[in-house]
Amino acid sequence: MSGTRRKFFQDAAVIGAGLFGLRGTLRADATESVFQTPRENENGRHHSPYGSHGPHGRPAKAVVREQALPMVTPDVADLAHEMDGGVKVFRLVAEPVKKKIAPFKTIDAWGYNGGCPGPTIQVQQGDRVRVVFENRLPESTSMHWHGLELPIEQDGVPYISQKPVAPGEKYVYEFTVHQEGTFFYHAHSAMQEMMGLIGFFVAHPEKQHTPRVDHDYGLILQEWAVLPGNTVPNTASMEFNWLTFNGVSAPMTTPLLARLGGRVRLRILNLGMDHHPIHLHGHQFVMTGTEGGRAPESTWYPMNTVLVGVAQARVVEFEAKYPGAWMIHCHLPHHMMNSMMDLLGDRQIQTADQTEMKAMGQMESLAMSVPFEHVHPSPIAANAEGVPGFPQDAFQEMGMDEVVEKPETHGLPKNWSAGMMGMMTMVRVLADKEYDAIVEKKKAASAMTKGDLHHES
Ligand SMILES: [Cu+2]
Repeated sequence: MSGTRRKFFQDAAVIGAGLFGLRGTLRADATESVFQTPRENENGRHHSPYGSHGPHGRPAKAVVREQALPMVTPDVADLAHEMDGGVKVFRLVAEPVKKKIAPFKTIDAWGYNGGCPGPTIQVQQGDRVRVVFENRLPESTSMHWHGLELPIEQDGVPYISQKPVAPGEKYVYEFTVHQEGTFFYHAHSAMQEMMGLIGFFVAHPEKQHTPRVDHDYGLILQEWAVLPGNTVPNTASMEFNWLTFNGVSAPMTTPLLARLGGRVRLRILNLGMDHHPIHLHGHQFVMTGTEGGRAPESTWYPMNTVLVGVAQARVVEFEAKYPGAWMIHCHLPHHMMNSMMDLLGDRQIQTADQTEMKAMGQMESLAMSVPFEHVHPSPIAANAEGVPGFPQDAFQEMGMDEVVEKPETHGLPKNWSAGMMGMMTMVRVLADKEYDAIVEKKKAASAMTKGDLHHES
């Protein structure tokens, strides 16, 4: 291991886990060198889609477990655990949350442990897991472990596999994770899902996959229908006006950092009403896994857009070869926008009988009424008002760099935020010096926010 690479892993641990106290928990695992018996799960079964000879197949003998590089879920907390004997114990509380999804938009979502999406759970294949679940919602709910093979009584479906968990009640789930891969937890009630009740459940493999990755990031795709002036998502609507990665719309999304030459894994999962074609600029990737686990290398082929269907996870990997701030976004045009209708306030939306001049005027006044300083960086033609169709994007491009500034945005070009909307973030591929500079800034920022470890801002 080269000095640079070793230093990278130290940095990665800080970036990935330092903010949320995960560092200690995963480090504890690293020193365990557990000789576990993977077949000791509930039914003594060990299922694999490849039978016993595929990527999931394991020798019957005990295996030395390798330390996992923690996945980083930007803008979402990690969930720490305690050990009870050999069991990893997590605590999840379902509750209403105020969620700021854009600088001028806060919604009343439902989430877990004060966050929406809920905090990321990371375990290792073979772990025995207990989740003490508490319902502080105003209605009954339950927790479903999406993609996990577990006993029926742990499946979290109201009336089918358990009684609904009533408001104020607790319910304890416990199971052994014999799979590896990208899973998630969510309420098994349709409208509650659309209120935001979802989180990552990542099971790291006993032995790391090859080629090894240097960065591992997770993104949860969600969509919201929030009428102008409202804060409560309309879960019955089929028209979505807010699109988020990890609970925030661009430009509030935190850029993903990658060291030039490093290998990046992105785990993208979708719980909403639409399928999202997620596109990465400037690089090709391969799909190395799904919601069912790792895919054999023989199935990999180059692509740069991956369709992430509802209830699916797609895991892609690429070499960060080219320096720059590379967009990664849903390519549905209406998912690359933020709703400005809230800016109408108590004014009427002009629809019928309006001239193009009036429509343009309204767009412009909406854009100007954003309650913070911003700029419209791209020029318009002198005769713009006379051109049918104008405006399209002219007044949507709002530069608000200072409002969304954080260590990860350091060094981006002026007005970068004007190019970022909706379901969008970026992979910043940085040479060592720039990368290290941002790591230092993050360390300083995390030192300042200590004491508020398990709640997002
Ligand atoms: Cu989309």
